[in-house]
Order: sequence, then C-alpha cells, then structure tokens
Amino acid sequence: MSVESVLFDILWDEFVLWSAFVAAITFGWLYHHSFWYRSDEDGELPNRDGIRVGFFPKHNDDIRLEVTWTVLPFLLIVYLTYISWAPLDATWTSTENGNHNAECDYDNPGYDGSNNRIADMETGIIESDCYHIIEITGQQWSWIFDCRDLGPDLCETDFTTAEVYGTVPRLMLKEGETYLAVMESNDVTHAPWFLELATKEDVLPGQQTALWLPITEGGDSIILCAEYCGDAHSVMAGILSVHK
Ligand SMILES: [Cu+2]
Repeated sequence: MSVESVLFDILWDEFVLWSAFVAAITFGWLYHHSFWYRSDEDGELPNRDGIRVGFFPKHNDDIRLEVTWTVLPFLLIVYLTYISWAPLDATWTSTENGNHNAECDYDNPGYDGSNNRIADMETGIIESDCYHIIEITGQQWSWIFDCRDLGPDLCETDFTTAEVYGTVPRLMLKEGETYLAVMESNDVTHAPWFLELATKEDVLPGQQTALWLPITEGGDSIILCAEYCGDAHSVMAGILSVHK
C-alpha cells in the first residue's frame, strides 16, 4: 500500500466521522424544533412577534451586526490578498525578464543552467538565471510530454508503471533547473497537476497555455489531471522523476 493511499484512507475516515458529527447536530436540531415548536391547536396561531408578510421584523434589525459581518470579512480578504500577491505573481511570472529571466542561451559560453534558488524564504519565491522550454499535451486520457531539443541530461521521457494508475508517461527533469511547459489539448479541457510542486494549469484545445516548473528537489512524484475530462479522468496520471 502506497503512502498516498494510506493517507487517503485516513482522510476519508476523518471525512466520514466529521460528516456524521455535523449531520447529527443539523438533523437533530431540525427534528427537535419541528416537533417541539409545533402547535397542537387548529386554526389561527397567535402572531406574537407581529410578523407581516413582506416586511422585515424591525426588532431583528441590527445595523452594528450588519456592518461588522460586512467589514470584518472584507478586511480579512484584503489581508489575504496582500500576503498572497507576491507569491501568486511569482507563480505566474512573465516569460520575459520575470523571476526566471529569459530562455537559456545554450550557445552562450557563460551558460551553466538555470541555477534556481529560493529568493525569499518567507514567500518561497524562486528565481532562476534562465529557463528551458518543454511541451505538455493533454488528451483523453493520457499526458504527452515532449522535451523538444533538450538533451537527456535536462529532459527525457518514457513510460513507467504506477500503483493504481498502471502504465503512465514519465517526465524526467533535472534538479536546480527551471522549465516552462508550453501546453495544449487535443480534445477537451485538462489540467496537469504537479502535486509535489503544488502547481497546475488548464490545457485547452486550440489555445496555448503555459506552466512554470521550477525543479528544486529530487525524487519521484505524481502528476494528475485536475479538470474533469470524462470517464478515465481519475487515472489520467504521469510521473515526474527528478535527477541530480
Ligand atoms: Cu484530463
């Protein structure tokens, strides 16, 4: 049993437990009130609160409460936007003079790779000297990885077997290098999801999209499809293998 499936089982048990807990409170409350507050008299009920159809009961009006639950969430959202602005901007940085500078110039005598590094520990923003371009194509229901002109030291593809998913394509990239995946779909919308890199982007038929893949750590990790794309969507997987 893989680590992922054990983790999934634990999360699933947690999920069922919490769902049952919330359901017990919700439905318990509902049934209690439905029966406890039922009138056993026939006919007209006394209108104690003076409720009129189409009029909001004045005594339930509380301007301070209304302002509070409008302003506090607003401030929270402004704060969350503020702290996530820089890392989000870095995740979708420009291809020209952005965080990863420009495409690597392999003919330049000074070229020695992307040399990517975490520029800011707090936000996890990664910078590189230059980047390499690869291609990812999505189709029902597999990924097609293409290294373009990159040599086997920088990028290679083959097939491997993964538990649950069977035979899947493998993308082999190098640690310390930064890649820009230029992507398209052959049929419907898909989205490669690099779980270890915590990054994903839609691929579309007839329109190119791009995804930054700054590789900072070695090892194997899974690539899934994050956009529902039909019957075999759940097994549309790949493996990212990172070598030194
Ligand atoms: Cu898909």
